[in-house]
Amino acid sequence: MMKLLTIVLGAAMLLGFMEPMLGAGHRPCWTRWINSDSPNDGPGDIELLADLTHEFRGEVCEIPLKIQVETVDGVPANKTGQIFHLYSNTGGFICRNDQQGSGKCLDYKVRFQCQCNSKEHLY
Ligand SMILES: [Ca+2]
Repeated sequence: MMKLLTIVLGAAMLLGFMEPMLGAGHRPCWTRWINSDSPNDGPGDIELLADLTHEFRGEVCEIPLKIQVETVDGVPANKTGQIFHLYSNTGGFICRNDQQGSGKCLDYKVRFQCQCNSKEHLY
C-alpha cells in the first residue's frame, strides 16, 4: 500500500514538475475587446496600453504577452490594408489618419493576452 502511494505521489509530483514545461501551468488568457478611442476625433485611433491599464485597472495587465487588433466590425487589422504607427503588445495600438491613403483610419478594438493566474479579471 505504501509503495503504491509513493508511486502515485511520485507521478503527481512529476506531472506537477512537467506541467510548466508543457505550458499548461501558465495557460494564457485574453482580456475582453476594448475600444476606447475613435478615429473621428483627434489624429487617429489611439488605443495605448498605458491608457488602457489605467482606464481598465485590474482588467488589462501591465505586461501583456500579445495584442490582437480588429476593426469594430471584426476584420483583423492586418487584413484592412491600413498602415499602423504602433502595433505592439507592450505599447498598444495607434493608427494615424494622416498615414492612410483614404485620410482616415477605421475604428479598431484591441485585446491583450495576459497570464490566467494573474490577478487581472480575464475571460
Ligand atoms: Ca477605436
